[in-house]
Amino acid sequence: MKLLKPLVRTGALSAAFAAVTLVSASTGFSAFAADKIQLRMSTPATETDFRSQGLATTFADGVSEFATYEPHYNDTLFKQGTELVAIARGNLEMSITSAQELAKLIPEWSIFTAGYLMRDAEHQRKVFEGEIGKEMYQLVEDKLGVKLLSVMYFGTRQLNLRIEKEIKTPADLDGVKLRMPGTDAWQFLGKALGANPTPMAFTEVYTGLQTGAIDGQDNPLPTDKDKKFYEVTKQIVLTGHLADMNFLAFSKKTWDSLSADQQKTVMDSAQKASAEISKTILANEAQLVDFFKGEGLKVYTPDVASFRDRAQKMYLESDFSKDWPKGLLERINAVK
Ligand code: KDO
Repeated sequence: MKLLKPLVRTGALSAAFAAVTLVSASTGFSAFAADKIQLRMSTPATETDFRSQGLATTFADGVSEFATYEPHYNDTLFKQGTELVAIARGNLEMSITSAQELAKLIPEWSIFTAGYLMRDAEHQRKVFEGEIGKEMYQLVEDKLGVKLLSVMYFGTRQLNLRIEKEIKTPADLDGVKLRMPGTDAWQFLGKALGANPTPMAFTEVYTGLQTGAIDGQDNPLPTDKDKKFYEVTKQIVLTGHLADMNFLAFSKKTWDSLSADQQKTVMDSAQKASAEISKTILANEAQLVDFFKGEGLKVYTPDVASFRDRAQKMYLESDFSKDWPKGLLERINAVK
């Protein structure tokens, strides 16, 4: 049996001793079988979020022979947006990250933060499971010491407002205080939609809507439901401005401590969980318009072309686009 050198060992010595005794008594197997690698995952998401659930079952079960998956929800371990640095510094093993967080550290990644770039979940999957994904994941590994194991569809972002004004075009969002997550890429997206973006942590959005500190927020429909934003808002405008995606980020240092078999198990479990999560989110998204209407919200489609045209123009003219690898935009668009 190959012995592992885990970064973090679970439990105190006495607990470990008790576990070892149990394992030995029940199976007669090596005492070291109890010494599992601890995989702490930090996220602002809730425990009931589809990504949280998929990882806590499929991923956790997949790696359970040699690792303990330990999720921390609602920003309780690391604050939203600080997880990648925590992983890079060896203080955390896993997070559910985004192109926006990656772009903060690796500007080339800002291409994936552009509104109306990714067409849908299938486009995302094909882009990231092909050559483009390989190259962009390698960049993250080389520059940050973080391994991206898989891509998952997080849902398409829509506007969700507490004000009643009808929104048809970007001009109607003029002066609307739209909460966007707190990075430049997110704030720019808010501007590209025509709104007045304001940063706020995900965990504070419900209260922000309730008190009127913000006029609205944007998230995919399954997230609006999970966080009960419909209780404190009046409408959902189906702008579909970002087919949003997340990546399962994993510490390279932890990865390098695994055997080849274990690495394969981690990778396969991550990809299986992500595929299941994407499927669940897609299916759920399709049913949710009726749910929100049932809750008394107005749900309607604006003049999407006017939002798309404005956003695409602003991204192409932005400083972000100067960092996009040459030819990548065309390659992404060509993925069918
Ligand atoms: C959010 O803060 O609105 C956001 O949806 C941004 C995503 O990139 C992601 O970080 C997500 O929050 C969290 O995972 C919580 O669901």
